Amino acid sequence: MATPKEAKEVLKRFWIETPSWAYGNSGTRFKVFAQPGVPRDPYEKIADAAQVHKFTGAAPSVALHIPWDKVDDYKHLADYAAELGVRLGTINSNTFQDDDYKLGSVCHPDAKIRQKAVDHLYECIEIMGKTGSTDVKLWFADGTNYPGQDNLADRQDRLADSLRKCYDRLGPDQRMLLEYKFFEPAFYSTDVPDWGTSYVHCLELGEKASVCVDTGHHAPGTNIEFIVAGLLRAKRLGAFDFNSRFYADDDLIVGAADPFQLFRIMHEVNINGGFDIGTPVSYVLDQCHNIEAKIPGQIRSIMNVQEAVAKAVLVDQDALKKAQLAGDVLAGHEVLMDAYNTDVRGLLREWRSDKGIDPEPMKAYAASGYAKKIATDRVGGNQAGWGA
Ligand code: PSV
Ligand code: MN
Repeated sequence: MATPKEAKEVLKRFWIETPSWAYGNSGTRFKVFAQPGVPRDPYEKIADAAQVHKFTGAAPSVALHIPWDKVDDYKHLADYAAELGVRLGTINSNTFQDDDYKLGSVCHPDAKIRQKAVDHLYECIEIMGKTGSTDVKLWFADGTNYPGQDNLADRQDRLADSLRKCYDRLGPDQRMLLEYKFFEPAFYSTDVPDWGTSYVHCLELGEKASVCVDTGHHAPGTNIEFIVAGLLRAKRLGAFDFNSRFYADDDLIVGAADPFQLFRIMHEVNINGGFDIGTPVSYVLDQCHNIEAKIPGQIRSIMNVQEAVAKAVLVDQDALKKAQLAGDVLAGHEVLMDAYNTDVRGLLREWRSDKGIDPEPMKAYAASGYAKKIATDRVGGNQAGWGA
């Protein structure tokens, strides 16, 4: 029987990366809502991320998105992050906001456009060298809207070729994470629509390429935990992008739509070694707060993830194995439900107190006055937003 002590041990080494773009303004294609105090440059985004780490004790790393987070001196940005107690993490590429990419980027029919996209990926890898990041995360908006628009297999060949060029640039300790998404912005075909396509490309590329599972990127009803179990078994689960969704790629607070699914995912992560010391899996949030406040929105997501992790670790593995081997369907199910229904909030409060931080991160952040301070200080300039 796993004990609260073991759950705390796992939580001690479990950390979450937050996305720089979560601190900027965001919205839907209908409206981007501006909020007071939103960062105006990557430095201010890092400062906000440091607050999330301060109050959760679990978010020491910040993912950057290029070119949204372009700066002249990445070493300077990395040093600034270190001063605030955080570090720069995954470098996310962006080949979806340039007019040239209307028909795709690395899969585009025109070799010149493909080269432009590959050059951008090279730039991301170069930035990793300066920031000390180990992961480049690739998500491609490539696809087609109409049958007959392009040759589907040729697009896969172009993708493989572009990925190979990028892969060959990776240093010995650098990784490539290939993210999939079943649709949007392309509506008929998407070039990396599912874990299988990503996995096949990663296998062809080599050991430094792994799959990124964004929990919002599947068709409704998809058994995401099955995908997670399979990728861990194949040693190709590189990262999660956590968010939750009711309909499409909603990018909502993690665990808001389906906390039980989040628990089921964490259970598979746990039993397949994803929380082990030295795990290759990185845990990243990818959510853009649309109507809620940015910093507490991230804090809430982290707390939800931690609760799911704690519950997953509390699953009585011996009882579960016994039930499964005996073919006792109801007993096995009950073991899982017992863990899921355990209230772990007290355990997490204790874990935070042990760490020397406030046991109630949401309340502590609200009382800190930081939101008021940034609203007062950050006047003038251009607020960062999705696409800027
Ligand atoms: C695409 O929808 C995605 O999940 C990718 O991770 C992008 O980098 C990110 O969202 C942009 O917001
Ligand atoms: Mn994502």
